[in-house]
Amino acid sequence: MPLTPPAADGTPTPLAARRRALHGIAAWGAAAALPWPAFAAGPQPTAIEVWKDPSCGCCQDWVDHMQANGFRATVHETGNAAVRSRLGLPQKLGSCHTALVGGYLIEGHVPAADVQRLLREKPKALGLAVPGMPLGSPGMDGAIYGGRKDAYDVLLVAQGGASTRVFSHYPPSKEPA
Ligand SMILES: [Cu+2]
Repeated sequence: MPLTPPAADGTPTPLAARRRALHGIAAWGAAAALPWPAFAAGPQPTAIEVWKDPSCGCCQDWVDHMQANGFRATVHETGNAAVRSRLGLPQKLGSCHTALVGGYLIEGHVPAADVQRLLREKPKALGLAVPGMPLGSPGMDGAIYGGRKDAYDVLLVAQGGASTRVFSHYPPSKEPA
């Protein structure tokens, strides 16, 4: 694909967007090129569908966390506000990405271990949410955050989205940054 020179009228070029798209295709190609036994040998990965903004770095880091823990993600780069409201999660419980796995909604930086527990226990619920973007949660734990880990709760959201209870609690880390 030829590189696009800056537009004469000074509007930004779509080059960065194209680079991101190309990068995505390359990554997908690399995954597809893995020999089949790499997947067939272990337990089957669990399919998860994710909606996020294409420019959301911490969302991608969460997707990587899930994929490193036995999930295979299909990502929709469409933002997540529309799907969140369609699925009935109140905006006050919202975060930067929304996912569906095994019929459950997963909102925000929920640890893979909690999703696995949800799928094991199969409670009657809409799903799990970590509102906001707490530091130290998976995807919010990169080097740029300086090792800071705030306390946060993973909430089990009742069907209909009207009530929640704490599904698991993560304490702050006492490690020095
Ligand atoms: Cu985030």
